[in-house]
Parts: sequence; C-alpha cells; structure tokens
Amino acid sequence: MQLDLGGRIVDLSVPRVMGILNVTPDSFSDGGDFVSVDRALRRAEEMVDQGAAIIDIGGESSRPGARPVPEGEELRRVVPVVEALRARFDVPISVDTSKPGVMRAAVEAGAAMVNDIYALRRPGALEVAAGLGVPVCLMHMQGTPETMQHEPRYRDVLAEVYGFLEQRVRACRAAGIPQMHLLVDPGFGFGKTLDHNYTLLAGLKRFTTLGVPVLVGVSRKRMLGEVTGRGVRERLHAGVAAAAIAVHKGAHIVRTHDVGPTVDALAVVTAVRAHEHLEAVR
Ligand code: 7PM
Repeated sequence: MQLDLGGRIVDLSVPRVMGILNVTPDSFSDGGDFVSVDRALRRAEEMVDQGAAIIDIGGESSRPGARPVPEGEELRRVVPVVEALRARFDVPISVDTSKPGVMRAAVEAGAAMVNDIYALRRPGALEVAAGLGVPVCLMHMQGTPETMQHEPRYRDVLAEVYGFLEQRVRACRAAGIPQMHLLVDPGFGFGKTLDHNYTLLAGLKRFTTLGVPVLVGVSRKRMLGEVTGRGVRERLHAGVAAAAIAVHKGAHIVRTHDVGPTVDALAVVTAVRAHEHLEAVR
C-alpha cells in the first residue's frame, strides 16, 4: 500500500508516523503572528528530525467539550504555518480541519492531505475535498466534540464504527474521490468509553479489510490515563505501547505528539513483522 502526497510517494508497507502540530492559541499567542509561526516551524523541524513522515497541522481544538472556532480564525492560524512549513521543509503536510474553506486554503498553500474528524460530513466538505484531489483521512466520531463524551452508546462498537467508515468510503467514492486517496481512522476517544476504545484497539485488524490505509491517534489520550493513572503529560510510555499494538494489529500510520519514541517503537514492530514472514516459510 502506498500514499501519493503531492507527488511524494509514502510507502506504507512500513508503518509511518504523523507528527501533531497544534496551532491553537495559548498564553503566548493567539496564532497567526510571527511568534506562533516561528514556534510551529521549530516544533515541526524537531518532528521531521525525529522521523515524522507527515506533519498534521490543526487550528481547531477537537478536545471533548471544545467549542467550534470561526472559519476566519482557523484560517488565520493554519494558512501561515502551512506556507512557512512548505517553504522550509520537504515533509508532506496534512491539514486537520472539518471546514471546506480551510481545506481549500490549506491545500492552495501547499498541504497535500486533509485529516477530517467529521469524515467530510459537514456541509460542502465532500464536494470541496473531491475537487482538491488530495488524500483524505475519514475519522469516526459519535456526536460532536461538545457532546461526544456524554454517555457514548453502541450495540456493537466494532461493527458500528466499521459500518460508518465503510459508508463514508462509499460516499467519497461516489463523489469522485479515488480509493487510493482515502484513509480510515476509528477515532479513539471521539464518543467512546474506555471499554469502546480498547474493543476498537483489540479488534483493529478488521479495519484493514476496508482496503485503504488505517490511521490511528492514541497519543496522550484519556484511554491511556485511565489504565495507568497518569496525567496528560505522563502518558508517553503508555502511548508508545498503544502505538506499537495498533501497528501490530494493522495500522499503517500513527498520529502522535511524541514522534521520536514512536518511530523507535515502530522499528521494533517492523522487525518482528519481518520475522513473522520468515517464520511462515521456514
Ligand atoms: C485535546 C484532546 C486536543 C484530544 C486534541 C485532541 C485525532 C485526530 C485528534 C485522531 C485523527 C488529539 C485530539 N485526534 N485526527 N485529531 N485521529 N485522524 O489527541 O485520533 O490530538 S484531536
């Protein structure tokens, strides 16, 4: 399996790491200004040096309970960072957004991929993404970021998330997006209890039967905190373990804040996989 990101072919027969680059406001800056662009560039450089194959830029926090960000605000945060990154590094850029206007502006500025937690369900997103001609990651979410953690419910979480992604792949194909431009993601933490999240991780192999690359994001999430008792800044080791398990169960791309440690863990999984193949022919 491979992914064409603006002419750079990413070979997914080995697992790849997508580094998370948040350009949401903090106490130093509200995004878009020199300080935040400069800081984003330095963070991106660090992740590229650590082996990130893709940098995912997001300007809207999708944290549980988070409120939506106006489009103008999101554009002001994201577009200057895409342009600056594009000018300085060769790494393919993904834009983490659900807004068609932001998708279009980011791709015009040089982004090679769209990562959408709404799986192109927001009005106009499917049509715009199809017109852009770039790969799209379709993520499952039950509810919206504001409400998703209020009693998530499934009859059969694996079957329902799988069915949703299968439908979204079909809708995208019908809208003219080629299969080779689609990725799927079960959306860990997006309208899921602890039990739902681990059912999905344990059963992840099933998603590979959709015939498109599987991307996962578990980095620093509550599902790690709940089994370790650790706060968000202490979840590195748990996240690396979960990333290794996800890849062992078939994930092609791991989206993470912790690129270096994840790259090392995936090298071990890849070595084991090579020896599974050797074992099969011995
Ligand atoms: C606070 C809590 C801020 C959680 C941000 C988050 C995913 C994603 C996010 C994912 C894909 C995070 C999340 N998670 N996109 N965007 N898959 N494709 O932990 O799991 O980064 S936002």
